[in-house]
Amino acid sequence: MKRLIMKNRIKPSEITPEDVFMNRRRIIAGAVAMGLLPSIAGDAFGAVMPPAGGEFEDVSKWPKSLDAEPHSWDIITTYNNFYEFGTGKSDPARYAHMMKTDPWSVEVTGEANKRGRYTLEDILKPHALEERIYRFRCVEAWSMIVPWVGFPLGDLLKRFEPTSRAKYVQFFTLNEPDQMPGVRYPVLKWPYREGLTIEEAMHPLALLTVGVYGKPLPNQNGAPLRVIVPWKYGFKSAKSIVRIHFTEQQPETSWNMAAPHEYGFYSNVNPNVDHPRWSQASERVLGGSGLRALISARQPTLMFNGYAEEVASLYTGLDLAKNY
Ligand SMILES: Nc1nc2c(c(=O)[nH]1)N[C@H]1C(S)=C(S)[C@@H](COP(=O)(O)O)O[C@H]1N2
Ligand SMILES: [Mo]
Repeated sequence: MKRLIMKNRIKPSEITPEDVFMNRRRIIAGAVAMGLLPSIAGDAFGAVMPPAGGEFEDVSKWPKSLDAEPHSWDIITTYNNFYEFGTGKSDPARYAHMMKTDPWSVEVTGEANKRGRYTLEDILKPHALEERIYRFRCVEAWSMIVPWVGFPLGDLLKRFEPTSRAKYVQFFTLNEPDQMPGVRYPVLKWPYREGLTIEEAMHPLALLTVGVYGKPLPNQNGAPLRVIVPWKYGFKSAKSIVRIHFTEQQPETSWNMAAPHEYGFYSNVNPNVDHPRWSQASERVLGGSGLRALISARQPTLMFNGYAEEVASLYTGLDLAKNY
């Protein structure tokens, strides 16, 4: 208990009875997530979706967040990629209100003991939410700083008990032509699909993301749940996930199927391996919304988007020029 309180950077002198209660909630939720305690149906602990217009309660600040000013709510929610709503950056903000996100469930299939359908509530319940400020680097060589809300993806995946044959995990996202005008066009293979190695998915930086700026994700950012893989290009971070599939073979991914020479399976942020049509050595830091985003500062791109210390060991012995 003492260690967890210190990790949350609260001085004992600052703890009020309410904090003790909140920390207890967090610790119990964490213990459930780690499989140390059973998850009891109807238990009062862990994350819940707030009512419409509300904010998540009991979100702790992740101590390893970037020490950088996040981009505005406005730019994070209006300059998007979500091809199910169109290929323009402003299409998702314009059309994503058509997507129905409640009720929501996720199907778990493939190499796992606990396959089946889980409601959004089931998925969130045992987990404690954190705000994590990450740099988000798109393959199109722009970046922004985002205060995501979520919990480690691996904590969720472990609950499904992947078998020893689960070498990869694949994500499938919503594919509803009536709600998503972009899926009428075969620009990508629908449903949008992405994949990670199981080691990548279990890495503590990989985030099951449900919010931004303390609020549930807006539809255009992938409501109600998406993944964020901060050391990879943005397209690896699948939005509005409806199925999690564990596999032995490397799974198909929509961008790789569309243009295999441009988008590999790994897609780690790597300033030394250029995209065939543009350099990845630097990136535009988005400076505003709409057209202003196009006239913004450039900065050098960092290996693994600045997370090399944490993730480089996942790739020892792998030729990253071949495995782009
Ligand atoms: N389902 C789905 N997920 C997706 C995409 C998409 O088109 N469909 N685009 C990806 C790309 S290319 C990027 S850069 C990020 C953008 O996330 P953001 O709009 O929240 O910044 O989402 C990724 N996830
Ligand atoms: Mo992207």
